[in-house]
Amino acid sequence: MLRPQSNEVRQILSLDGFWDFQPDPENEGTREGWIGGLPSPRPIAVPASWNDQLTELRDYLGPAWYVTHFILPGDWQKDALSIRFDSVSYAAEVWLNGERLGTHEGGHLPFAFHVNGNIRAGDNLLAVRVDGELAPDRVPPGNVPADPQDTFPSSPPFPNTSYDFFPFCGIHRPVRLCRVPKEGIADVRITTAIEGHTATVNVVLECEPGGSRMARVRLTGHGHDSVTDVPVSSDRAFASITVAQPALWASETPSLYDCEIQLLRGGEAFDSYTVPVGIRTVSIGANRILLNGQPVYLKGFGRHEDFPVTGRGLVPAVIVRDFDIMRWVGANSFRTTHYPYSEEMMDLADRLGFLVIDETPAVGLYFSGDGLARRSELCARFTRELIERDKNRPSVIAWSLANEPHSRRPGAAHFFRPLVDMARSLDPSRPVTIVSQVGVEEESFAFCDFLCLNRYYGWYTESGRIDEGCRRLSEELDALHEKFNKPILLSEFGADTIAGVHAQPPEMFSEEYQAEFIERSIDILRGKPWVAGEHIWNLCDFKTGQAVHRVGGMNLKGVFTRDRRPKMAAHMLRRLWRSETLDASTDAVGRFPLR
Ligand code: GCB
Repeated sequence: MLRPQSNEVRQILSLDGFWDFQPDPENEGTREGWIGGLPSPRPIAVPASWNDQLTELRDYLGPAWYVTHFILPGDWQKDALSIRFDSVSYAAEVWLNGERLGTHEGGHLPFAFHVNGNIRAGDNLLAVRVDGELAPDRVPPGNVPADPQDTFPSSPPFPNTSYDFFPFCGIHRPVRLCRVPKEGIADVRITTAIEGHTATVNVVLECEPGGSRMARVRLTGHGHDSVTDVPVSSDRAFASITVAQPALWASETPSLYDCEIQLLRGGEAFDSYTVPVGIRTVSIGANRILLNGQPVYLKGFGRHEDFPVTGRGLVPAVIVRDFDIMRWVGANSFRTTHYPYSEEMMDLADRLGFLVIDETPAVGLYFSGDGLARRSELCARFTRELIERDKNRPSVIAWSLANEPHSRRPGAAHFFRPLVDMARSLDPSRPVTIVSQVGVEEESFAFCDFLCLNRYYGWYTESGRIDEGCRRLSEELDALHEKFNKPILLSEFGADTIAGVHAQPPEMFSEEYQAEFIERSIDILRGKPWVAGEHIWNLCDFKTGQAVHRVGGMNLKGVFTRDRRPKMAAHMLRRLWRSETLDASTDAVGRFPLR
């Protein structure tokens, strides 16, 4: 599924705005014909979560209905029309003018329906039933029966998620009616290779079924301008373009080329699609992550799509702000914890040179009880959908196929081996990882390309004792290095901190404790040359379920507050990371001893 694009031959009609909305706690909407209009509608904003818009619905997880009207522009019906949802959490069922278009399960990933058969001239009525309820056979799972073998058998949060963020529900990203030429471009896959001072850009084109056509591939940028014509045969085409002295995509110089693809019939172009291309390679070597053959050291964060009132809904200004504050502290990287981020966020990562570990929604997986086969099927589906969506992005340097599976059960390795193999076969050009939690001997470490550790020594354990925590961290890192001999990213570490609380000597929850905890942990990491980077948990405070350890229903491990104000730790990081980035005498990766 190609991402919608607007140009001379492709158009988009945004369906965002105020929709009619109604919760359906009795689950009567389908039976009562709400697909034709809601009996007691209230206005609601799309995109946004419903939970923080309407006071009494904060903890309501569905089902609920969204309905809107739109007018089909005059001459669109002769082209191929589809309605694309960029993300609906968690499950969507969609009707157009009373006809069922289909369903989609899983938040955070796009889906589209062809609508030529159902759309009509003039007014159209679009209805969506959204169900965000938590269930053991969903991914991520919720309402999971307690398992004494799980790492955290304590009382579950409310709502009862198996993960630590609020299960926001609703239409979270844009909804669009898209018009594209019939028999046009269906998919584009671009890979790049570098040999000495020359690069090859390989373009694989899939077209909608149609007769004979030609594809024209034009690559421009950084002094390069080439046109390659290739025939479309069996609805596929392949072009290979040589670029001399390429401007490589890298963190400090995120050079992008434009690859414009046209489809021609009888010499006339009837479809066109442009993909930004970053020429770069990613590999693992000498115990490091290599970008263009050079080691990179990841400095950055886990983050959440989370903001007051809008919940998990797309807010472009917050994306700009988050890149701005990441830049401000000198970060070069983030992981899309714990689900695929918006395509808008990924666009800016490509443009601004951020190195992204792109994560599927497989957080809080467990391997006992019912629903395992179903969770496995969903993990495979979401992995495919994510790779399909983000495969052309230079910013994506690795796929993370799960966060903190409760892998104590023996079934975990069987669960992950085929998933990792599938990701590698779908995309042999990027490393694959699974992010582990403390106390679990993660069997998938044996077959992942690099290890990701979430560790909170000095917080959940060794509470209040940073020295002790650092010692344990150091020992575990050494042991894992010894055993697996693979690069290790400390993918989460941090401390809950109430902005404005101070203590000297540092005490838990004070700004001093967080700053010292992070600085001392980094100090440990910098002493180990096979450590591939440091991702702090979290960029910002974020909303989560209510639990005794979540004051005000918030995870307070942000180095910025939820409204993006810096805590002391942010200033500390800026001193540390910025000095490295700005110092030209560092090695190419911006890695530098702490002291
Ligand atoms: C983790 C999880 C993350 C939590 C974090 C915490 O390991 O991956 O989702 O929010 O710990 O703060 O407990």
